[in-house]
Amino acid sequence: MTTLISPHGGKLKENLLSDEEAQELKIKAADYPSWDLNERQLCDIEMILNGGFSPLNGFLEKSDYDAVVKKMRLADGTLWPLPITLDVTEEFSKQITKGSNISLRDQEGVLIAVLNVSDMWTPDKKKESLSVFGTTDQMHPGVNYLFNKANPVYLGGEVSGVESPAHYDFKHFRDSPRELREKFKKLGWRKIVAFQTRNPMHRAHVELTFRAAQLAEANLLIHPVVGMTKPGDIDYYSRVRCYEHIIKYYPELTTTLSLLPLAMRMGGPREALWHAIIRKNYGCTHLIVGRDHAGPGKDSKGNDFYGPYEAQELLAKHQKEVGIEMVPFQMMVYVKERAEYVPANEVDKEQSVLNISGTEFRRRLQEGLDIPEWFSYSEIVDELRKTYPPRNRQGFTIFFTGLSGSGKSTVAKALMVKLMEAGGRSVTLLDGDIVRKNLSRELGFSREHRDLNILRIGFVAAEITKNGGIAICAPIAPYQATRQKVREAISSVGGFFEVFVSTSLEECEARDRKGLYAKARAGIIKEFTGISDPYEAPKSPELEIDTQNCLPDEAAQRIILRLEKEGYIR
Ligand code: PPS
Repeated sequence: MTTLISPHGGKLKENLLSDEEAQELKIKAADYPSWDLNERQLCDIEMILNGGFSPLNGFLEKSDYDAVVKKMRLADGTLWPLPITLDVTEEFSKQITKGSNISLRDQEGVLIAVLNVSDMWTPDKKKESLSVFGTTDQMHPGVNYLFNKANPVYLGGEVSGVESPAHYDFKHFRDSPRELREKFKKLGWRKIVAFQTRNPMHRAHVELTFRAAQLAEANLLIHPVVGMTKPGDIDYYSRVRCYEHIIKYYPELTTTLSLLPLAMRMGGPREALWHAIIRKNYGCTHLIVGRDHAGPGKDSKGNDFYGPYEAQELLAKHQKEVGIEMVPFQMMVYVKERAEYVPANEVDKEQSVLNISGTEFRRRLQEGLDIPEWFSYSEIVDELRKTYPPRNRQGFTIFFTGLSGSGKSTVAKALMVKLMEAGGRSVTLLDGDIVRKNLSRELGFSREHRDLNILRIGFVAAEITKNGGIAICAPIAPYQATRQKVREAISSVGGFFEVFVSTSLEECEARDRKGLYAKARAGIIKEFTGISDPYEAPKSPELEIDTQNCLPDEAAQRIILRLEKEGYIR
């Protein structure tokens, strides 16, 4: 990395060109190799361009990367805890050499910046993971991203920003570091305490932030992350609507809300330090750090990755150097006898503490159960109930899998008409044959083509599910890993229900309704599932049905009963 304009908190290092310079560069960039930035890279580049990542002037070079990984510092000694690198595919890296310029574009092809590549290397991801996250356990979202999503080659170098990534939503709440600093100055705010969050805020958060602001005698900035947070978090659109409600509970003269386009790594202590540097760049003087700040959840053995107050301890060591003061906070709990929230360490032994965990809160939303007034505000709960309607108003997918001739299509059709008879929901059948005629006509039956076919079905089913419909899929779907991918994609937007139609190969072959088994045995049809191609049976489907001992009508009725039991239909 070339020079650092400033240590933390001095002049902002923005990396956007003037309009004329940008115009000129746009013309040149048309000839440069072009890299489409993914979601995380877009967040990173936005922070590099707007100065949120000051003092960085681009993506880390190898010497900076090594120093950051090893000792949380850039090569020149400046504190910087997390590696900000541009990861690209091997194929792309072959087009470039040191000194090349490359265009960095968003998903629509808009030129965001040009990177002058001054370094290119294949990182030791294991070493990076152990050093940065303290683990290689892939239950950690940051580790998981590093091993499964990040590309193998890193590019480093200075960037010249042409334009910031576009946002069309919540524009009135989006401020660059410069804009926020100017706003504070205009308002005469000298002390500002920032509150970092990736969750909807409830009463406990309001109490905590009030106390923190009072303690620091500072104004308050609610600064939620709207870039990338922990997978499975509540989407930011719903969260921001909640923040819009909650902001009304604060005095207008001393509190403001602004959105931060950061891609979190869930890196616990190191991430807390990073958050502090970023908030310093945004003009804040204080940062609230609570219990388990930027915590990644549990590891594969069910243990916490970091100690609950490890982030506070690390920031305490470095806050002077960063130039921001930490306001450490214990978890806030509701004390029934006092009818108020207090920090957990201030509760008397005899007093009863009430708490609703995130998981419990979600369960209550999903099942349409009561959420007490002491926990949240009615506007917030109403807003979240819209995002998490009770199960009988959520979309879901029933995914049949089984051999050809096992009875998938017949049961799927029977189920579809039964659901349509009940009415009130839109039902779409994505049968294997129908899909192959309409969506996957060009595909054959190699593993690659089958996977593509199933992923397409999964994509359509996820869209239907997300929009509250019912999708019934009935392909063979012979591979476990592909079915798992579909399950994950759909479960994040609604219900997923796998039905394994386990009718035996002997029975399917004896039925041979389409005459395909005979042809497969004769070698006329190649790669035929069960005969000359594998079928991996599901290990834990939601339901298993053998159509040898059960009529299609009965099978469909069994599924209906299970759906009712799980709350998907009423
Ligand atoms: S897959 O593996 O999930 O992509 O298969 P799918 O899209 O469900 O397509 C299966 C239907 O295609 C016919 N068919 C074959 N099946 C398996 N293997 C081979 N080689 C093959 N060639 C054609 C067959 O009729 C399947 O329909 P179903 O309804 O399952 O009997």
